[in-house]
Amino acid sequence: MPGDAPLLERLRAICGDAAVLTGGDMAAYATDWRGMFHGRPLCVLRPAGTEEVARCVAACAEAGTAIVPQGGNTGLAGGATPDESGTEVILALDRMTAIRRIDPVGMTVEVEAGTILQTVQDAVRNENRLLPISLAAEGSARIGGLIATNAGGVDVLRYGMTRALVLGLEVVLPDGQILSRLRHLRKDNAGYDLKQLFIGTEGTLGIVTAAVLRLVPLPRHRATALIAVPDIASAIALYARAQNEIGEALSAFELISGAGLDLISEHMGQTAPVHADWVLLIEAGSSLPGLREAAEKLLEAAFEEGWATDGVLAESGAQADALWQLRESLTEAEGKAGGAIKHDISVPIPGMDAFLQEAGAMLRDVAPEARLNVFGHLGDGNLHYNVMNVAKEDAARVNAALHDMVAAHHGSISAEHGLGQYRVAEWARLAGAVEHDLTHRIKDALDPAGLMNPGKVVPTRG
Ligand code: FAD
Ligand code: 2HG
Ligand code: ZN
Repeated sequence: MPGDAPLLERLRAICGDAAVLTGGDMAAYATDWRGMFHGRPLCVLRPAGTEEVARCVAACAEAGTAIVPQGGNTGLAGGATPDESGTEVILALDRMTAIRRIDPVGMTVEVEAGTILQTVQDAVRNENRLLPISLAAEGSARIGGLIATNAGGVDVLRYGMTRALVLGLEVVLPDGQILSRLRHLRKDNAGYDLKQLFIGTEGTLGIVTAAVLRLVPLPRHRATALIAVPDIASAIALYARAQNEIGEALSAFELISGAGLDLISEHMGQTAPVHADWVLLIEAGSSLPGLREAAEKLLEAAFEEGWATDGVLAESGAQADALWQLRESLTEAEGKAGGAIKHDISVPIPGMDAFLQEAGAMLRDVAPEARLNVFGHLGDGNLHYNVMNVAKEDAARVNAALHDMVAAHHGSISAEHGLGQYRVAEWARLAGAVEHDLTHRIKDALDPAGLMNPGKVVPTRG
């Protein structure tokens, strides 16, 4: 590829030969976690620090070459996969893994963007602190990717999305300048909060190279329960009671379907101690005593009210972990069963029951052959409405009908996974003119040449 040689030579000079991958060495970076999106990158760059990232970005900008940032490559919207042109560079942060500073008093941690979430969680746990982002991909997802997608997970109802935990950021801008705002501050109203431009924008405005994250005290007591409920209305009634009875201690309120439990048993060999059409996995944590008694009282009330038909309250940490293992296996089990069209939707919680009933009726009409794997973060109003076994010719109609229904319920078609390339067209279809215009104006202001992760999040102008 002689025309590309000068850029590749410059990149090798910046990062070193071994950090510029080509040919077969790029395979693991060129396809997403699900094996759904496949790209053909020009090369994969693995810079060792912020200065190297900045010099690489500047060199690519000069050459007019597009960059696709990549963290752990666990994203579910195809945001980290390049197109098939053979001209885009993947910039992987996976060599930037330093935990620079843990401050257990100020309750902050400063890390490089390539650090794996679980590594940070383990490091702060040694200081009796918790980084409250929790998701099944935490052994692979990296801090920069979590920030770039504003990841959610199972602790959002108590601690908020990743955005709520980001105190400071260091970012390489599309022209190679470094924005350094690594503040360990909870309060900072001096001017525009520029870091927000890079949180949840999926690498389309810059590359996150380091971050300061907020920590919380590690709860000493934990209560975890798996509960069978007769229907969604009961689950929501139980959620409201849980908010009243255990309030701020409630950290997770997850829904799993009986069909999901069947997938786990069939493909992962794991059997749940409770089985019904719908089950809830509920967790609370506190540093104060009395949590278990409060959880028992809540369960008693649930049985009395008829909101629960069966259930277990974990007797040990190991039993609680085993219950979580079921929840965290759902995505993998679904993949082993042939995969699904994923709909990462949210609607206001009081409308969830009606939404599910309408969606079920629509599906029976549009794609009667479909099987459902619905699960997720009921306490956040966010469910993964995953539709399996859909005939290829029905897929677009299923997506459009479901997303129209989400819009009618004043919901979101991407609650936590982002748009990437998977949902950008649907966003474009449903967003208003002002949203389109403002999105393009922000993109143009920061990345006028359109070289940062093109084709993702921001629809191509028609
Ligand atoms: P990648 O996949 O590498 O990248 C994701 C996006 O961020 C891409 O657009 C990429 O270009 C951009 N990006 C990556 N790094 C940077 C950077 N340093 N600077 C700028 N842009 C960057 N998500 C949830 O929200 N909640 C869940 O509960 C959840 N559970 C999951 C469970 C499984 C089994 C799997 C496979 C995924 C799950 N996800 C979940 C999705 C995924 O883990 C998250 O989106 C995660 O934040 C992606 O992190 P990553 O490092 O893998 O990013
Ligand atoms: C989860 O909640 C993730 O486990 C993945 O967001 C959802 O696989 C999915 O659709
Ligand atoms: Zn989720």
